[in-house]
Amino acid sequence: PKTVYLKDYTPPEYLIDEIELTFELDAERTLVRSHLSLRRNPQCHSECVTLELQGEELELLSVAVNGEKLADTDFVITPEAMIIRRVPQDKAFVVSIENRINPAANTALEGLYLSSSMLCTQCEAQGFRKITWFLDRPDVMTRFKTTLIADKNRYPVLLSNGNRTGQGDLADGRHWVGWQDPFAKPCYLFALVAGQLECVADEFITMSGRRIELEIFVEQHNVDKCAHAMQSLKNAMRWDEETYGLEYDLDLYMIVAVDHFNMGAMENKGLNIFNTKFVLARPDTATDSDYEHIEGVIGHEYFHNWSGNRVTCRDWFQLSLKEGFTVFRDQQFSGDRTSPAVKRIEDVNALRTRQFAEDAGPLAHPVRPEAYIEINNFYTLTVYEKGAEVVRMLHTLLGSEGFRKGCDLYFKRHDGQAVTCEDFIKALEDANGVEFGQFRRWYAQAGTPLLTVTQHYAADAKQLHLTIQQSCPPTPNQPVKQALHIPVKLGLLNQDGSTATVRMRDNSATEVTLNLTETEQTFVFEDLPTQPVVSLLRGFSAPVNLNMERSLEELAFLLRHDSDTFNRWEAGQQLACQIIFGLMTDLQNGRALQLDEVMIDAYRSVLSGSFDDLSYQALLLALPEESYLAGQMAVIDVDAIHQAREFVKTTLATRLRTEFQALYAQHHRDESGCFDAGAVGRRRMKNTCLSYLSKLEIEDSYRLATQQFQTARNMTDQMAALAAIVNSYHPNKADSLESFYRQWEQEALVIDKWFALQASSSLPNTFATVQALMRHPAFDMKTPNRVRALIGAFSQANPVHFHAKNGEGYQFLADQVLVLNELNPQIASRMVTGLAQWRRYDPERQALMKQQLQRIVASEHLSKDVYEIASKSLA
Ligand code: BAL
Ligand code: ZN
Repeated sequence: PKTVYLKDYTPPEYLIDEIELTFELDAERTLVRSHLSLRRNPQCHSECVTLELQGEELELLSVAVNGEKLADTDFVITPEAMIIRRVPQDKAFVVSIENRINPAANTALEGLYLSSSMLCTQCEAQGFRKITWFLDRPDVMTRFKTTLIADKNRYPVLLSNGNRTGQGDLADGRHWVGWQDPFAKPCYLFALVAGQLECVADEFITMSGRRIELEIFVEQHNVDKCAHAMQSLKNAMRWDEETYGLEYDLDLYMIVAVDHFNMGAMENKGLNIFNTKFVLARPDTATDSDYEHIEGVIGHEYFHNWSGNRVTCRDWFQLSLKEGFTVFRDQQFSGDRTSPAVKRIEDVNALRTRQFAEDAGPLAHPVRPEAYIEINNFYTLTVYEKGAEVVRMLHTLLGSEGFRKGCDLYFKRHDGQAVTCEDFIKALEDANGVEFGQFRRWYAQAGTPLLTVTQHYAADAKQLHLTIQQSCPPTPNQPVKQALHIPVKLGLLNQDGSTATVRMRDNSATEVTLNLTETEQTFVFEDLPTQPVVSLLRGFSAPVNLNMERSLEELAFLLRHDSDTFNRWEAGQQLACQIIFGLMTDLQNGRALQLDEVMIDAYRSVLSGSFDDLSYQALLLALPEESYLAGQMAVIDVDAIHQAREFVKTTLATRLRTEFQALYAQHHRDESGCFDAGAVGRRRMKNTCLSYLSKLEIEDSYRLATQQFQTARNMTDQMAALAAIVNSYHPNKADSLESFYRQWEQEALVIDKWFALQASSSLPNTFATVQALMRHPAFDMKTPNRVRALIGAFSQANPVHFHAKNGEGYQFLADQVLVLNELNPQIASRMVTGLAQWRRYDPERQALMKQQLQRIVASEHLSKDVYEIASKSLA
């Protein structure tokens, strides 16, 4: 397969000012007619007189230029393109194409496809070329007029981008609806939907007083699960006005929820298409976290209307321009809507466990990649989450006001354009009169930097000298790294836990941001009569690893006293990490395990502390995840990690049983349907306690879990109770799973939870359960959510069983990847990532994982998607 390089970018030879599209929709035989109004791009001076339009898997019926049908000798059709040998050069011209497609056969879910009985599209990144021939690249921005024609009974609702311009009935039982989008857009933002859908409607009055119609379309049985999504949309619209001064531009905003979707959601102009998972919620079917994720994703797609649609990407290497920025915006939004402290910790936790692993493995790439085989493989944690961290650092360096000034200029300067990451930085620089020269390296350099910190306190001079060295490990094609500009937030604590003033030369403050730009730098803090405790990288001010020697006592001190909510949590995590790693060494050396009293005291103090934000308290009690611990090891020992961590959890439960029971009782009440921070926090605390107590494997805890399972009237409590039952030796496990299934068999999203919970259990026999679930009538390889729930959860959230020594987990995954490769390459390639980190394991596991990757690469009919991930993993 061909590699595409950023360095080869050239502007398009032609532009398409307008497209008139007509669809005669049918599940198996959809007819597409398009008229493209083209002209040469004045910025492009090539001599070439041919026109190459991208198109794949299309059946051509006819093609004409300026109304004249082309003869077979006038053009060539390849598997990927239509090349018209000669088109007018000196004036605008129209290419008219008729082609046919089969949505029902489209299991890849790119282009136009069938989801349940509804027709819908997904065009990002390159799905439009599976609908008709076009200049399928984001820097070709076109005004779309679309007419949809379909059987009125089967497809009563017909939607596309922009505003409805007309509709009518046809004599043959069909009807039509016309749509026009006044904003020029790249074809990846095109969308259509046809089906039997109910509309939940509301309105929003913008800051300038315009009335926007809001419409959420779902299947009839889901009408009662849209209220939260609608409220979230209104919250997002208001927030973007208040925070960025950005107002919605069309008169109509539509969201459609579909069961079959490769991604979370898609920001098509005026017509977002969503995975049902990020729309549907009712207190009894969705957890508190689901509610939060829905609001976050609704916000994310809405925010794209400016960061992505009005200002879009020049080419796909610039993907982070819209994604990193929009993730940053949705993170800000969710923090403001819930708890900034909790949101930041959750985001960093996800970044460090998943993105850091990506950045340390064979698939590492810069935030702005330089090459790809299949662009769909670059919708990665690096482009999204690390990209958001890069934007966050710019926000930190400029401050809120400066950042806003920069964004204002960016949107004003580039409205209606397709631009680059460089244009974004330049706007921030120009608006603030600053230069981010060195900072740009964050876009080009892959890998997670490591900061190594040493400190020296000079009592006589009352000075603290802090030396920070930065380095970054080699990544594919980047053996040597240059120093980055890293903002490091710092605070100092006195020995009694109070805040010490940070004094550097003439400046004093309670907190500073150090600008680390050299490979090694020493910072001097003055006027410190006693040695302070350093709180470094506050708020996780840069996406880096930190190597700083700390005693358990110092970490416990910071866990008690740090005023920075992130670093307070982080101190607890590092304390737990050190202890778990110590226990792993004991295990490996056959020594009996004993939990350090420091840990028990620290947890006791969190349990007895008084917290306004109970969700935060619950996070302070969460042990580092196994995947985070794995990321810290030179050779990952999944069994030792699991055993040591379980030992810590069980010992804490045993020693602090009274405290956990008391807090459980204190916070246990039925507040189903209530989603304010207090109610959510109480549920989180209570369920954290239940999770610890279930480790005791005693009658009392079994009873507690059963009671909660049977009486819960909200999914958060029911799921937490079921998790406690499934992840212990609870006698009612089989019955509970069965009754849960019977209760919810009509609710696909709840059944996904049921699959995922079983697939991620670390208890014995899980692999047999997974195999049995593959044969369950509710399992379906053509439904991405179900595949992620079973195969994804097993291979990515069950280290102990996936990495079983005999290699059965690896073989199972490769088997499924090869099946999925034929059905849905995007989902197949996502599943391969379970094997990508093979070099991190012991030699036996390495050999077994590698063998499966080789088997995948050697198989026939491999999609570009799977080939790229599997072959790069082996390289
Ligand atoms: N643009 C793809 C889906 C998303 O990131 O919003
Ligand atoms: Zn996005």
